[in-house]
Amino acid sequence: HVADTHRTDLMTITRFVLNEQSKYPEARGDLTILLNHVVLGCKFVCSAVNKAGLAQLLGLAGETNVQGEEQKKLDVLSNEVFVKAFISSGRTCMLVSEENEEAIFVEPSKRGRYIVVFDPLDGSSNIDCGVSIGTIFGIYLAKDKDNPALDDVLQPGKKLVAAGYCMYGSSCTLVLRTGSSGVNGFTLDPSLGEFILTHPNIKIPKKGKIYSVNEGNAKNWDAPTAKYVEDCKFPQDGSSPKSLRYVGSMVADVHRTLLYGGIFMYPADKKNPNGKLRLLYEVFPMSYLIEQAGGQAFTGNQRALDLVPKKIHERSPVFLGSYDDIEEIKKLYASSN
Ligand code: AHM
Ligand code: MG
Repeated sequence: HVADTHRTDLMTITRFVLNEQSKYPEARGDLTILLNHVVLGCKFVCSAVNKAGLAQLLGLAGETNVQGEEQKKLDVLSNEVFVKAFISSGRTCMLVSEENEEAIFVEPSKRGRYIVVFDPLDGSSNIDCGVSIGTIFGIYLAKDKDNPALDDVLQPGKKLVAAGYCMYGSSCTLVLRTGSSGVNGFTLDPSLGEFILTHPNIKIPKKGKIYSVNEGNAKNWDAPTAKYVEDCKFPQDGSSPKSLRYVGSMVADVHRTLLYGGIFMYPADKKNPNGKLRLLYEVFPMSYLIEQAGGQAFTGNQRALDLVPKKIHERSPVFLGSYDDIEEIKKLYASSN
């Protein structure tokens, strides 16, 4: 008997995406190439995030390097890495990043059919204390790659052709949905520098036992949100109270919701009638993944993926998670109208 210490049949993300591509004889491999560049960006940011604590310990942060440049902040660095990766893929014509006020139009000689909307490093309040942070992205198809226009991204989330996130946590995990393959999770094997399929075909539990929200905003909530959270703590139907988990990094909170079930919400409140999270590169990609995994995403008014954005940095309230849990919140909003 030979001990099976080395698996030799690893499903890397590259192999997985190539397999997917081969199901579509007409596919030209553009999305495969673009996804390879997403992966490259994620690996780079993962390595930078892992060194960030050390850089601070050694007093590097804020210091000037040999060229006399200041060390770049992690979020600025991550944005540069992804922008360059997307442009150099030759498969994008327009980019929308949380870090850039205006959309970036790729120069004509480097244009391709795809548009990427992304938040290069989400969870800014968690960066300096080493808590999980992440990258979120969504991919749209342009109508005409030679004439990309803002209208190409001011599209409802249900028009996304792919979406995913990468979590820089105790391990580096990339969750992705493209084509017909469902939602799949890959974990970076640092010794190989490859993402390996570790969570095939993720399905969110139909009902959860966890709620996730910033309760510090409770005094400004509307009645349905307040009632929902009250019911989580003091259930009226004899069931056990739910557990509260809130990291404050959307990627980490949504990742846990996807795997364990439950509800994650960033509701509207009196001070922020549209909540906090950004529609294009936070609410849409996450809602798309949750729906594809069998859950639901709701705004308080409608299905999140039906919303049509008017501006690229628009915000929207969101309630997403297990199918049954979102049914509950939908009922509360329906009866309040
Ligand atoms: P950011 O883009 O400035 O990082 O803000 C987005 C983050 C999300 O990751 C998280 O869900 C939310 O803000 C937490 O907000 P709050 O601190 O108000 O609870
Ligand atoms: Mg963000």
